[in-house]
Amino acid sequence: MKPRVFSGMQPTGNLHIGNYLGALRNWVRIQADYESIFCIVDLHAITEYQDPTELRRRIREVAALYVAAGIDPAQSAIFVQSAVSGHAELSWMLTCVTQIGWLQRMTQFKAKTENREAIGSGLLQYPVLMAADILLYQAAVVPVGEDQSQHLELTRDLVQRFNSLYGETFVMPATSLPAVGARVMGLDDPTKKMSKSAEGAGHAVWLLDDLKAAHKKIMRATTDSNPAVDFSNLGDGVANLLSVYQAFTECTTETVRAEFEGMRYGDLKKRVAEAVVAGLEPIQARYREITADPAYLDRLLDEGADRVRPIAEQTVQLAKERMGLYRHGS
Ligand code: AQP
Repeated sequence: MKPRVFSGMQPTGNLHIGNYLGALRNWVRIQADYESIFCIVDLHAITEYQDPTELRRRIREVAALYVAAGIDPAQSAIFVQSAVSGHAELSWMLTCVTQIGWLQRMTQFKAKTENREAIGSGLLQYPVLMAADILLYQAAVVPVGEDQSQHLELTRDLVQRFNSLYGETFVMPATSLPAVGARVMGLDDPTKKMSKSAEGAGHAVWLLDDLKAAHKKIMRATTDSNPAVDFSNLGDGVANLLSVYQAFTECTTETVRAEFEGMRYGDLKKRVAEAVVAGLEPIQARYREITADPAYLDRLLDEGADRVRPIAEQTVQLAKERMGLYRHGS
């Protein structure tokens, strides 16, 4: 039997090349080696207000992008988190073994709540729900971008705590980060992670960006005051562009060095823009095909949920038995 892999994305906005290089492409690469489960995590999305009509549209868009990027529904289950009730159920059980201090220490929680007064408790609970997503399927591997590493650490802490309190229940999951592209930075500000929710027209290249617009965004990316690439003194913006290039072209670090040392920034940006456009073009073409048949997407998501639900139910049942919940177990 193949080990299981689980990961997901929030339908909170346009997916960007960071989501693709940091996570989605890694899923595509490893899906054949695992029993693969990929989720659209809509329960996570509602930790911040979402317009319901827009959320429904985004859920379908993200699902279509999974397939367009290369997730094969015949091989991997693709489903919407809220279609499987076990996520919310297990999340509560895990909440009860989670210390508030663990959650308050999460850098994502701190960043998302900085300078805000009204903070929904869902934002604090976010990592517990994420732990539930992973543990529900007893996933051995979780391919994510670097920003999720801390949440994965918390998941492991929860496994240890739950298993030591109630006996061996959950598989300890491992984090899988891509070698290149684990943290793609904003094009307008390379000190900040590229993010769906960041404002600014030049911040991110969206997977569904018009290709000309995508090209233009790269050409306008923030670099520094040096005239040309100098590997002994790489600024954040240039380093980011080089890693985007390397990730899209899948070339080695040595090749990047040989190709770009001494290159003027204008030429560098042109090369990066071409690589990004070449990477996005087939994804967008496939996306158009998939979305031309809305019934296909419905079928695929229903089948995905049907496939994973028995696994989820088994785990919830096991956790209930271990915790001594009403009438479960002996
Ligand atoms: N900039 C990034 N570089 C590499 N990987 C990234 N990921 C996100 N941003 C980058 C990875 O994409 C997956 C899905 O992310 P998510 O939808 O769970 O939300 P997030 O990590 O909070 O991503 P965003 O884009 O910043 O969304 P918002 O603005 O809604 O919070 C994860 O594996 C993540 O690591």
